[in-house]
Amino acid sequence: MLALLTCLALVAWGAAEVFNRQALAWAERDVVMRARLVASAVAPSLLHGDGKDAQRQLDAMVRDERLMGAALCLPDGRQEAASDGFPAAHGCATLPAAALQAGEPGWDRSVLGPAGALHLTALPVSDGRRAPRLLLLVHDMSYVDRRAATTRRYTFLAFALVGLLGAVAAGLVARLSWISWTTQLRKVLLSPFRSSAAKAPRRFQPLLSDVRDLVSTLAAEEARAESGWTPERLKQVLRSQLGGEAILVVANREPYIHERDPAGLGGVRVVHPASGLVTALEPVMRACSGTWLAHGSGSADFDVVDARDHVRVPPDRPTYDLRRLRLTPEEERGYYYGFSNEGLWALCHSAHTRPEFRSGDWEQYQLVNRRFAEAVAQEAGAPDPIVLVQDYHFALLPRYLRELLPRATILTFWHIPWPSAERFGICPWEREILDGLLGSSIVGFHTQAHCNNFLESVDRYLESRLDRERSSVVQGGRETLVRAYPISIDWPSRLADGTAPAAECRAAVRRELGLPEDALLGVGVDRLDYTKGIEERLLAVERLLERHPRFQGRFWFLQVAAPSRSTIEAYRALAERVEALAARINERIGRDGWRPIILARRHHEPPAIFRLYRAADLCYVSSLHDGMNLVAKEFVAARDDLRGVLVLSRFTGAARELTEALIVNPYDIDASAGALAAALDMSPAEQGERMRSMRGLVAELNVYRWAGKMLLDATRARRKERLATRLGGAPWSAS
Ligand code: ADQ
Repeated sequence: MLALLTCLALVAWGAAEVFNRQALAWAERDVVMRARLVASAVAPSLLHGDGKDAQRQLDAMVRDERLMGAALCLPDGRQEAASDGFPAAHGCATLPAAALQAGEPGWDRSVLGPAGALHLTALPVSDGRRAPRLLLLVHDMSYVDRRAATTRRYTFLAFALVGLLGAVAAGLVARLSWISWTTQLRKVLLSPFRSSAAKAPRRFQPLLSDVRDLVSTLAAEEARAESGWTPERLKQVLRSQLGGEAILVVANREPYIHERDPAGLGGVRVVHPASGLVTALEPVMRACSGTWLAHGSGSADFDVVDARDHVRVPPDRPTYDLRRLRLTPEEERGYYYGFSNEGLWALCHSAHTRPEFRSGDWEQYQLVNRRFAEAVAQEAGAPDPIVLVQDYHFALLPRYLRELLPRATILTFWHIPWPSAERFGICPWEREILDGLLGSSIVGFHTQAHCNNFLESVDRYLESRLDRERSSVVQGGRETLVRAYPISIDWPSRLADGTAPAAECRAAVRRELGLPEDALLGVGVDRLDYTKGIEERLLAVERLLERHPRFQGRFWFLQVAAPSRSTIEAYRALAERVEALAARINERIGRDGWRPIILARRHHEPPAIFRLYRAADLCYVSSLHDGMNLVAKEFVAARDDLRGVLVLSRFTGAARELTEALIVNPYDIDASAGALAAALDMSPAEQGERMRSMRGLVAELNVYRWAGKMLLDATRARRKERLATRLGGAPWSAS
């Protein structure tokens, strides 16, 4: 259109120029002809009388409005007579010699006067008796300029109109032929692929083969996307799809905590927190680099940071930045212990602990979410960073961040279950939480069931458009995808190489625990949390020993429990109950120094836990409700000897993937005890078969795939948003 209009403007300008030049030439010719006519008509009478007569006649001549003056010149350039007001600047004395000596047909020239163009004509006049004179006529030609301007205006208007009509017509024709072309093409593409190639019109043949190539490339890509995820591939996705952009992670928990030495010797030690989120995300950050923003909760955290509160981690081989935020005790109490853990954690897990919501905690939650959003905006090096928001501590952050960085790609992952819409309604700020999350480009959960619950909650509590087919929510013209990304662990585990083989771990751990070499050992590894079903687990062990006395004196169950959120009453009470229960069982069933339950209520570093997995005959994960549960996957990853049995609660996300585990209902103590017995009796061959299959699955569905799939979806969302911004439409309208 622009090219067409530019061409038309140029043509209009050229045409107006040519026309005006021609009009000027015509006007000059007219003027000369008129002058000749006048000269031949007045010559006899003009030369007949005296100077006064001549003057009178010349005055009479200039009554014509276009004739500005007339004069009679002598051949030597003196002026004999001139009309009244003859322009002195163009008098007889100014005529060049060529004009004075010109005979027939005379001399003429165009000049520029103060009020516009003038035309001078000098024509010889003679009556045959006296010496010939020159009749000098000055014509006003400014009307030609006026006409030229008018002509130019009309030409432009005419061409503009033609241009507009032409553009509209061209647009319509293009649209109609595009519609007919695409209709034909769609027909060809939508008919069964093979037969379409044969029937397709000739002009579509090359296109069809391109489409076929594209489809097979995409299929191969898709297949590749499902498997073979490694840190290198994740890096490559970042480089190729996201231009190598650094990632910003926001999580409450930091991956490394610096603690002052408890001995008070002034040293600082690094602790790896017991957290599924950290277990999953830390290897991803090692691969991607970037910045992890978290609450600096360690006693020496701010002793080791720089002026911007940054510290490079991992300490042994730094690859990314950790930015620590300070929280006041009041903020930590309200935002973390109060709203996040007494409120949302209890709300999202069906584990019979009543959620507590207090408006004071809510205020702190909003405040801390805003502070983290501002910190992310500070850390972002571009207006469109990729931000991975982690967990229920930051439900409001996506919306706050969207206000600060409207072009950011925000991926929010909810690591815990999402309750039914009805249960979610217990939260007094249910709308604000949902709206906050919908500031994200993508909201991720472990399972499709949690996605469905989330969509139902949005449907029930918010004004928005739900696209169930795309599994997305459109609010205010912006689409948020809701997707299931089952989380996992790194594979191969970086702990695998550094840990002794299973047989050695087995012997060493039994030695350290003071157990006989052939002791049967079960393990449970958790944060001390009421959702993990630790009491049910110990009751199942008790029942196993009651029902199957052959294991008495031969079987021990080691429960490793990291203290967690211990300022919350429900957690303190749980710790006491677990302690008391272990003591009661040991008291009731134990004999001759055999105490079946070993309770290790403390934090263990990851290599120590990995060693325990390798040493155990079984691992029992008995969560009453768990988003995924990474302990189950870690146990499988540790067992490269293809031995050991996983007993797994059906209420974990992991149970949907690890179907070769012995799946139990942890509330059913008898059945769980039966599963434990079956695990201890299982033949090595069956153990190997089950373990091989589960290992294949965890290897395939590792954490790099989890991050990679999310980032690939983010890339698509990002491209779509950019395209929609360019096209000026809503992101969801460009499919
Ligand atoms: P968590 O509730 O923390 O995670 P989980 O997935 O089991 O639960 O991960 C716990 C992690 O802590 C594991 O890596 C484990 O090795 C470690 N750990 C457990 N006990 C420990 C101890 N005594 N000492 C040291 N480390 C210990 C949340 C959700 C889960 C979800 C994860 C990841 O509740 O459902 O799987 O996030 O999304």
